[in-house]
Amino acid sequence: MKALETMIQNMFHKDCAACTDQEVYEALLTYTKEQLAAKGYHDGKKKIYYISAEFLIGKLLSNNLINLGIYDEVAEFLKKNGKSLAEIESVEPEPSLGNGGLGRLAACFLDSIATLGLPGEGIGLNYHLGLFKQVFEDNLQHEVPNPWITPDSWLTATDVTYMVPFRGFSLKSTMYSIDVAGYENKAIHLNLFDIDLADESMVHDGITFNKKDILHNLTLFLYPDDSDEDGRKLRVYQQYFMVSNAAQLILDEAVSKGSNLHDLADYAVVQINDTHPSMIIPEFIRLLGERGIDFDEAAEIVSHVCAYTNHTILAEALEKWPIHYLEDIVPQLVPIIRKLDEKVKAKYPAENLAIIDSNNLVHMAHMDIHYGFSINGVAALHTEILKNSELHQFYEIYPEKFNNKTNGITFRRWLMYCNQPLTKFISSLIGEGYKKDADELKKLLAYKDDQKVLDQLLEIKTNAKKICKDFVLENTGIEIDENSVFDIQIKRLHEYKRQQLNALYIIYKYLEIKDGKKPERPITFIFGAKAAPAYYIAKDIIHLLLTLETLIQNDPDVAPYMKLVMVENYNVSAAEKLIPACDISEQISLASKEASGTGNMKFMLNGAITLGTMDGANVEISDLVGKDNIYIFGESSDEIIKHYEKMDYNSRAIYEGDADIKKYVDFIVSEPMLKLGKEEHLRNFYNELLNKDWFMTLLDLKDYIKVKDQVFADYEDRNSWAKKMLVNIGEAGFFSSDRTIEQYNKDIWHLN
Ligand code: T68
Repeated sequence: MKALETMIQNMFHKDCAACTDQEVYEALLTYTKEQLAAKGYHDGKKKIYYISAEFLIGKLLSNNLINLGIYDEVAEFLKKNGKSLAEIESVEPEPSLGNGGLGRLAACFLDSIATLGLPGEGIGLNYHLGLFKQVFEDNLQHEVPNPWITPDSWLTATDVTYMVPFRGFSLKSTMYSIDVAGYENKAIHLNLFDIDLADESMVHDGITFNKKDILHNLTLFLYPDDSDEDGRKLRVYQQYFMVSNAAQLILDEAVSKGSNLHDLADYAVVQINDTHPSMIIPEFIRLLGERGIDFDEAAEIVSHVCAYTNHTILAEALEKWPIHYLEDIVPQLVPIIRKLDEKVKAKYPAENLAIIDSNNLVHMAHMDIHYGFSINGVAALHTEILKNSELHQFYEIYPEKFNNKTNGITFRRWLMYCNQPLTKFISSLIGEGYKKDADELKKLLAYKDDQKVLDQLLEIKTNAKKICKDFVLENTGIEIDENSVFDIQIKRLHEYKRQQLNALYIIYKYLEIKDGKKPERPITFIFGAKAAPAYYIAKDIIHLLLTLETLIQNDPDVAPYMKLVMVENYNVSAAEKLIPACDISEQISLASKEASGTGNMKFMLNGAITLGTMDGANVEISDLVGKDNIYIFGESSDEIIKHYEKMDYNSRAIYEGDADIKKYVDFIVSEPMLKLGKEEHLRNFYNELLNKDWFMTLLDLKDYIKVKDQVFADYEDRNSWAKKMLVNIGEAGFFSSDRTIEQYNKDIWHLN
């Protein structure tokens, strides 16, 4: 640590002990950046370019220290100087360059690409304001800007710059770079493109700004509100800016390594993360045309370079752009897309295979499937649904292109960093090998009947809950009990994820306690969720949860037995504090709708037991741990898909046919709720549930209540619960993103 000491002296002309946390942070940032650069970067002839509109990287300092192998040393050095690494970390602003799972997955993948030593990089946009900061006022969500770029940040400006042509003007880009360290390995780059004229001062009144002023707003926000046309067009501007820069960079790099561009596929493979980067296909063809390659060959070249990952079957999330948007914004791509579409139509005339449909909508996913060489889903069930229903018409013509890559998470952040006591304990039992080969976690299973090990596991969990309790108190002002059961649902607020189902259980429990039926042990229900600013029903659900929080907190009959806390501004840092403390992991999406989920994996790895539907990766968790170590409820995805096909779901009939369900639902607009909450929002949601309930909350409610009550009963057998925890941790190795990336490389990328 001599070098760090000297750096602090040189920067601030005083000892570490005399520095502020801000100063120590700045010195550590500089020191870490230098260490990363000194280790060097992975390189090779062929490179994977992971292109994504989102990289939800979270804070980087500790993660980098861990991957560089100097975390303990630095923590020790700081401690000797009267500082705490945890407090210094709190100085770091969190880059929230993603909405949720898709962006976080991209971040985990970069960590694993670097760790496995693959030549690769991430390409995205340098949003000045990440996902909005969520503030609760009057039990409602408000959005405020969330800047993260400070003079001392992880970004390094490079001299890479391109011109990106739009109708009527061109924009000059600058590429910024963030180093992503591999675990005990070299680093790779996350390259984020920006415009030079981005003007943060145009943001006012929450997160509103002039959506038409593209010259100044292009990279201001992650996914600007797309509830109006200007917002949607700005999204097209952003997407084209991202992919044009990416394509220019990729071609330049290939040429500099000796490619004649006809052989581009020997130098580059592009993973298109959902459809946001899909315009890279016509953009490549345009640029190859400028460099003398004819259309048909260019289309053929691109078809060997691009692979597409699908993350959703939700129709509203499958992008379709009106062709006139593209004519208004990127007219140079339109003849190319039309030609690609004509080629498809000549061979496959069916309307549901077209790139441009009869309403003149451009189906981005269809373009990816026809002109990419691989299409993957993100969990086994999801890929089956793609093949058998959502994309069946494509599977029939291109069966060889379809493959599954079940998601994963980086164990460096989601175990070694966020749960250090558990990490140390695991290492003491099975050695350190699992840090590089996650399958070794299986060795833990040998301790299933070791009383001492089980007791220690429970003790580690209780300690994690104590730490979490402080975080929750600071965040919400509510004091929770570390001896209560922690039941946690943290994820984006969406009707398909069904936070409302959990809310109805809480109402049921509240009414039971009011009736004198006390739970065996107090329960703490914890939520964390942001709702998209224009997603009104999601915001109504947040209002329902916050109103319930107040109701319970104010009710002396109930408060001693249960608490509901909704963490404000849920983000990666909050997840790192909540996940180690969780007992019950709520994964209760409507079967078939959650493509994979990755929170479910993080919880399992930290010894929480899943309460979930047979959806996404829950299915694989269930296969791995066995039915004694997971709690499953609800209708199967096959049944749900049938309901949608037959359109026979009727929530009002369920409500009217079941007095209990009626009681819980009516409680939403009952007198005590209306007294505390806003009638408009509560009633809106109540009506939605009765008249539509698109994600079939009431269908699964009774089964959910039954199974969840069983979970709480089983929790009381502490010994058998500890065994379940051990099995979950021991079987979590499959969900390491190192495994996922190895599979991408073996089946799709073919690097090294
Ligand atoms: C998520 N998708 C899936 N989308 O919902 C989740 N979408 O099941 C899966 O585990 C995860 O991807 C990783 O594969 C998203 O997070 C988005 O965030 C998104 C953002 C903008 C537009 C559409």
